[in-house]
Amino acid sequence: MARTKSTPQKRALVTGITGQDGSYLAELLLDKGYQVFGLVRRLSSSNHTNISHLADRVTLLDGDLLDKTSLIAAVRRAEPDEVYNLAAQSHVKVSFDQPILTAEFTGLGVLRLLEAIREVNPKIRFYQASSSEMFGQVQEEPQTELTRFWPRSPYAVSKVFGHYLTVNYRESYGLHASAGILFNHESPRRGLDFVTRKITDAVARIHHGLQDEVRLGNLDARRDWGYAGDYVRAMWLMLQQDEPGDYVVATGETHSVREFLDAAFGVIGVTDWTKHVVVDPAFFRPAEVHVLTGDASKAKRLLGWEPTVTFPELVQMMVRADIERVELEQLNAQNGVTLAKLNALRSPTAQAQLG
Ligand code: NAP
Ligand code: F7E
Repeated sequence: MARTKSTPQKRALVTGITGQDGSYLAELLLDKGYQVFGLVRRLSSSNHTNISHLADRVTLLDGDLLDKTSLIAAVRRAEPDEVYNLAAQSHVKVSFDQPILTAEFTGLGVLRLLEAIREVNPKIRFYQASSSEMFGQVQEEPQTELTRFWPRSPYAVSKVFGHYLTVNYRESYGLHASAGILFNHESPRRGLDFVTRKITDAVARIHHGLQDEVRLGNLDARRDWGYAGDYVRAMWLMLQQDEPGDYVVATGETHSVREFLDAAFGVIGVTDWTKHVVVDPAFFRPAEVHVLTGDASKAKRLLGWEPTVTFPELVQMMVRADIERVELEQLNAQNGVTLAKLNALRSPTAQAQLG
């Protein structure tokens, strides 16, 4: 979309742009002609792998969900039409070990950002990354926007807090604030400590003879797994509606971790994966969410949203991407060794020794 007087280029600020969803959302917004700003927290060594291919197309602004002053500065600087709040401590098991930090990032962080928006420009449209984890100990099957929440972890409780604040700021101050209750969504960019990517990475390493086993927790947990690229489209659609709202985004299909293992090992032709999988109590959670299945009828009806990637396609995509990545890493490591040897041979001492 070219910038003209009648249709000015839209501007979006994405928190969590370095994460899985942030990177796909940034791609989608750039494709739609947006000027994209990403909030990043300063780390001693940067972790921007997911967005390295977008480096010259997005503007990164320093900020942290813990620091309201930095959020106000980022919102002022970006002058966004839309803010997508994707940043969070997003790992459920980690939230049991770091509950206070999780509440600060994942819960209070939402409030700080909503306050920053209210202070700078209440006309900004806001997206909150709510989660199916809020349903926890599920009260009905499948789960809809009206299903009662029963969160089972500090992460989920923090998400419920952020969710209700989003609703409250919509009702109290008339903000165009929407919440996507997204069920699990995965991709080759998923963090390596989530179960799907942990499995596909292990399958790739087993395929290349680099490891023999993977240690996992509860294999009977069931999740409604979709593709992240599909889910960021739903986020954008929510902010294009005249009225804000809450939407479940899901495939409607549920699969166990065992079924994921069947499909992933199937890609490399292994039918009996039991000799490669060790069940380790270290990966169990103090309270488990046993099964989740979403009903995305509202998103389909009002947003015209549909998932495009099936469960077997998703698993294949992830395993194939990891096989390719592991192969490249090995080649790089070998080339690195060769290069190091070459450099050593070129060193003055080696030259002198060679005569
Ligand atoms: P992710 O890969 O873990 O990314 C999280 C992002 O948050 C990273 O960019 C991280 O930055 C950033 N972040 C963490 N703490 C921050 C802080 N204090 N200040 C600023 N940035 C911070 O998560 P994701 O899978 O893309 O998920 C995106 C959002 O959707 C999250 O809020 C998650 O809880 C929610 N969600 C995810 C799913 C799912 O299945 N993926 C489902 C429902 C809801 P660093 O690179 O610096 O760590
Ligand atoms: O676990 C079981 C585990 O960590 C899925 C986040 O994006 O989605 C994600 O949360 C299931 C659980 O995702 C291992 O016990 C077995 O039942 O991949 P996960 P999650 O907890 O569902 C929701 C919607 C979010 O909002 C979150 O941000 O798999 N499981 N063995 C394991 N899980 C992990 N991580 N590691 C294992 O070894």
